Amino acid sequence: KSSQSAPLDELALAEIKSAILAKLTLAIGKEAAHATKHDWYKASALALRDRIVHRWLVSEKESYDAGRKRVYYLSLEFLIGRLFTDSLNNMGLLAQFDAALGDLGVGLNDLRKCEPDAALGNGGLGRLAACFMESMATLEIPAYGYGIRYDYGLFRQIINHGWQQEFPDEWLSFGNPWELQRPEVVYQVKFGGHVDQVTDAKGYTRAVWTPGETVQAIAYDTPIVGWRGEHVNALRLWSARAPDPLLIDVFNTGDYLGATAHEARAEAICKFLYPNDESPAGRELRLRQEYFFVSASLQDLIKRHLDSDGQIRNLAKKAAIQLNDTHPSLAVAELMRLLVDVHGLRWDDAWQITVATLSYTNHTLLPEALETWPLDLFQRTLPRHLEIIYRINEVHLGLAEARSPGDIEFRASVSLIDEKAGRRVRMGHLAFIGSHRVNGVSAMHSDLMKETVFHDLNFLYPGRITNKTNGITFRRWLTLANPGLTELVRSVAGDEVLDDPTRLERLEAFAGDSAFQQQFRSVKHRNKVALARLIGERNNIRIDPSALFDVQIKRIHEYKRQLLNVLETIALYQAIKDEPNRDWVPRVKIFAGKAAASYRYAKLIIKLINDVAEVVNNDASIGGKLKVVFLADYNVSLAEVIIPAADLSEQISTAGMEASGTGNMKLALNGALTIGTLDGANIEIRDLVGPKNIAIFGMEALEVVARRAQGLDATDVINRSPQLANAIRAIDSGVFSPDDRARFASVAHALRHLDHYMVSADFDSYYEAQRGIDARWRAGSAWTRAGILNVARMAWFSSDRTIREYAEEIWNVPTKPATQPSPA
Ligand code: DL6
Repeated sequence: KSSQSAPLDELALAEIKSAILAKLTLAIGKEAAHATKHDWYKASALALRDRIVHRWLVSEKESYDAGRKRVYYLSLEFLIGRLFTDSLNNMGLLAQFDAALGDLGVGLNDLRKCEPDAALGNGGLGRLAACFMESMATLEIPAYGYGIRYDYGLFRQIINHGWQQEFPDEWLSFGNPWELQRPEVVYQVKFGGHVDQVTDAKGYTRAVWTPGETVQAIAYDTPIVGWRGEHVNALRLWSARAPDPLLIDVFNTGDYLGATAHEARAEAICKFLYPNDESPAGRELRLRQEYFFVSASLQDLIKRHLDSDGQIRNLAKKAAIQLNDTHPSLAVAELMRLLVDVHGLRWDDAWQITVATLSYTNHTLLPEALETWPLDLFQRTLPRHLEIIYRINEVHLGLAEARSPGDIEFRASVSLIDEKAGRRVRMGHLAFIGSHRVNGVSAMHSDLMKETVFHDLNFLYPGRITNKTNGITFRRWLTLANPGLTELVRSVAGDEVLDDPTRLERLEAFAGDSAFQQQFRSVKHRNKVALARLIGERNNIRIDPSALFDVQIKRIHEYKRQLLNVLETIALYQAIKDEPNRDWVPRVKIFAGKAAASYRYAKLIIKLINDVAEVVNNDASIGGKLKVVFLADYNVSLAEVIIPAADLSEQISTAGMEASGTGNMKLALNGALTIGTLDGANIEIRDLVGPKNIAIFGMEALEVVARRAQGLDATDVINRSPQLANAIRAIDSGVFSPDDRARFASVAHALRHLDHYMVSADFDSYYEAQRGIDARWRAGSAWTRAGILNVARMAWFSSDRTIREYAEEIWNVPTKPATQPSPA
């Protein structure tokens, strides 16, 4: 095994230099003297890719020769970030490339920044998919990720006078050195048309679908390298195009737009990552995106299966398909169509194979995020699939009737068709019924699935719901993002910790050691200096690196309660103003995150954060004791700078609403203390780090339900809390919006009378917990000890652990054995 600090081999170094120079000349067409940084980045990435491709081919051949079962991870989102240093690190080539590039007169760190983030995801769900891809390769599971190659990823966020504005993310404008286009891997994906029942000579009737439109799916593969570079998997993303790109007759009449209109319609499918939280209107494109990638992926994996096994009936033995949320749940109907209509299997056999092959991960209990499709849109777009869904439903409702005879309400609640608000197909139900396992993403979330959205389906199909608590890849979120902490960890846990995160436990013995604490603090300080520099450059705000860095970084959403954090910021500001000479703990409140373009209220919250920042940061009377920063355009790369510098991690969602969270894990792994509610994986974090090393506040999920049932008016809590009342009054009276005093009237009104997310109701408890944080921070050594214990106790949140659980309990595939901890 190559250690990261092994002496460099001169021959290998010379080879790398010459490979990079060859790429620069032959693939980029530049001489070194005229090459830009970007040219160097691309040449280095291509030189690295060559080495990865060799291992990739070996991995493929080994899996093929051994007839191994493959895992297919279907996801509309992969929030990858940058791949350059990630792949270098996993290949064990970071030091060599660093030295080789140094000899060539370019800095690896500069090149790293040339790579645009691949932001093919909205948030946690997409980033989880990226961590899982890396862990599947690490555990040597033969796996493919399947998704869409969006021309434009998640929008670029610009803050203009405090307001969010969205611009296209042109991540492909300089090309993408990681991907290999596969022009020969093309599938036809059909839409619309009609279905006829045709009776053949033997008297058998079967459905024949005559589609109205065909779109082609073309594959692009990105290799994903596992840790130690021993196994490489592919992320296969589909691009859409029309079969005949140009109608020449039409073009020749001079109708140039008309000649390519159908092409534009086809290509719209892969134009743009569909935004989270979009209104239901105009979602036809989303349905087309979902079917497009599901159909192409299933056709592709069936072809691969037949090429290697020959027997369609063995599909479930050789393929496990994981549906990442409801977005790919059309796979249930499409797999049935392919097995019955194309491969000629009997319905019952096809159903048995479908259920045995598929499994589904649920990522949210928010009813608005559980997809449903209006029947007329569905019928128009996928008429054959609707027939299939009706037939699945018929059998399923038969089971429901047998389980609970005469219970009409029960049948209505489990039916694939929601009859309540216009007739709609329930995609969560479809995924549930068509899967042998359905999992939630934290213990609490999985329990709530059983008690709420899937209560009746769980009764009908007991034992199907299981829990797989999320995880994160430590290679990206510790080793690469925080080299200083990694070095410190290695100094006490040994290099073995890079392969076996349970060795992080060895830090426990040093948690109270003052010399070690000093080292731990100086690592954190260096990271904070780097973040302070970035904030200075980007926001022109000077912050003191020795202040407490209080961080909330995630999508902006009411249930994530950035508003609660802002309210506390205002209350603290008012308290400092009232008593400027008290011994206040200097704090920097750092926010980052994007709001969905159509989510007006979330965008108003961003404006409020920026307006509060404007007032607080320019008020000399508080002596710089409080600063507020909103960092624009939050993405994976920005997270990699913020997380290692955080002292406090805000995980303050309304209890019962955050399925898991993964930012909470990243921040704790980097030594930040969590202030949080008993929600999602915060609960498991508390259980592992211990209640003394986390600050829990607020109502629990059941209390939230009970209070909501009594109404949303918060006058009672506001009357009891002068601090809260003052903070709301300041918002309402225009203290932070002197140019438009009514700007935040709707926010103040909601805080007073429509407190659905329990912001007002939880305020006092949160404020008190924050003052507890101040006290702990002042205690210095106790704070550091808690930070060290957080790092020491986070091993369980490695996505390697999560993937091992999926492999053993859902996919039934072997994994590379875990490294056994050696005696201390
Ligand atoms: O499971 C990954 C991630 C969780 O950590 C978050 O708690 C959860 O909100 C997110 N879910 C989604 C789905 N859509 N919505 N809302 O992004 O999944």
